[in-house]
Amino acid sequence: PVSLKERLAELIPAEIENVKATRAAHGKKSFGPVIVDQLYGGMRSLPALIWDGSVLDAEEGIRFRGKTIPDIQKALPKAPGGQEPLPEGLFWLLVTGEIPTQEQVIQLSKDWAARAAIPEFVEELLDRCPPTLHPMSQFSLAVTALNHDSAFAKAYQEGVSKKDYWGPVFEDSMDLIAKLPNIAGRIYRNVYGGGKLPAIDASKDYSWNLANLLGFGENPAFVELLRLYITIHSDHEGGNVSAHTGKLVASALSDPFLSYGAALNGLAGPLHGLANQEVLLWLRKMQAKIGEEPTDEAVKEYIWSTLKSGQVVPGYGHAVLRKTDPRYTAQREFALKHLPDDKMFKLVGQIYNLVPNILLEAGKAKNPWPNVDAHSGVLLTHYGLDQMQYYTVLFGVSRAFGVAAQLIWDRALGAPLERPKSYSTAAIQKIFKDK
Ligand code: NMX
Ligand code: MLT
Repeated sequence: PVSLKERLAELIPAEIENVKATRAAHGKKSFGPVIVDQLYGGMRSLPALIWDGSVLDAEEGIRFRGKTIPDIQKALPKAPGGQEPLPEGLFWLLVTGEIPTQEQVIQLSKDWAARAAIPEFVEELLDRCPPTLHPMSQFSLAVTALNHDSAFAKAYQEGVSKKDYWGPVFEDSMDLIAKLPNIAGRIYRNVYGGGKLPAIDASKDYSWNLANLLGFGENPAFVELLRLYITIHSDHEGGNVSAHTGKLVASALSDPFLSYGAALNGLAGPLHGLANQEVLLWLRKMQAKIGEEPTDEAVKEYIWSTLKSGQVVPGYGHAVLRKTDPRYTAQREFALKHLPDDKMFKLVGQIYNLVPNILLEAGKAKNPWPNVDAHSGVLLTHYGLDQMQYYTVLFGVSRAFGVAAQLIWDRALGAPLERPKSYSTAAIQKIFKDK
């Protein structure tokens, strides 16, 4: 079959023309006013980036190349006997906008398995990290260190022409994704025990291999969960902290390893990816205080006590979404199918019935509904992966798919250095003095 790189090489010339035509037709049109509050308010809703893999609708949630989560669950190739989409197929879709064949997906699994080994010095780097160093810090260290063998950094030093940037960036992006399971698996075993890492099995898919490295290869339901997990966490348009960081850093022509290492540091923040850890910590604390099967009244009181102590309810709210995150719904459906009687799943459902009204009553959050992180930890915990400090690493494995796809296109389309304009408060006061 045609490989992903061959297909990309076919698509790039037409897309260069497409962007040229779009800019010729619309380049000078206004996208609406920018108000001063947006400069102070985290640039919320400011149209500022091009991101092709996915677009987020405030009401409907994410679409990957125009397809909703149920669409891709239906359309993307599955593993033999599996029901969830293979993330390999999602990556193909993010990069090309096309649904791959089963054969093309198998080819990607094999390609990634062949690239999966990490350099010995990165293994040693991880082995020397104290187990008390947060798994996300270890993850970011290791990804940054992969820059040692970057094809793009080398090609740049050798004077590669701008029009050929995308080739080595593609190779680095494929290497990045391929090496993440060995990094993630090594961190997991170093921090939580579990012995020597097994070898990658080139006859199996990416998610099976990741599950196996974590010690869950023999549990088909967990493998299916990882396939769903990696698929739905992969991309959430370009403005979220991790995706935007990756794109920003890569715009300086830092290679994909340096760029994604930086993205991971953003993902490690509690208002972004670390929220999946925070949700589980919050649930555990709640259970310790009011029991495993608490009454609605006790849960409500607990939620209010969180808010009154000046903390956020983790897993709820969103900077863009204004309805329940469809990634939450996809995970809830998985739970209803595979673990309907799990006590913590029931608590998550109970919280879903109570938090939105409380956040509305509290009157601050613009979106009272749950996001992806409100549900992921309870699924992992159900299968025995209950080390919540590790959860964001899995998010980080997945988010590489979306960021890598965009970095390839950014270099293929000649995206320039990012450099928006900033102002001081004194400058704002001067500019608007008499207006
Ligand atoms: N619990 C309590 N207060 C909240 C929550 C929440 N879940 N969500 C928003 N607020 C507050 C927010 O802190 C802010 O308060 P203040 O005016 O005192 O600064 C006010 O409501 C207005 O915030 P919004 O405009 O609704 O939210 P914003 O766009 O600034 O932030 C989040 C979005 C996601 C950071 C915010 O909703 C939040 O902190 N949620 C909890 C953490 C979380 O689940 N993050 C994961 C997001 C998904 N991901 O993986 O990245
Ligand atoms: C994400 O998946 O990146 C989060 O939902 C945060 C966001 O979109 O801002």
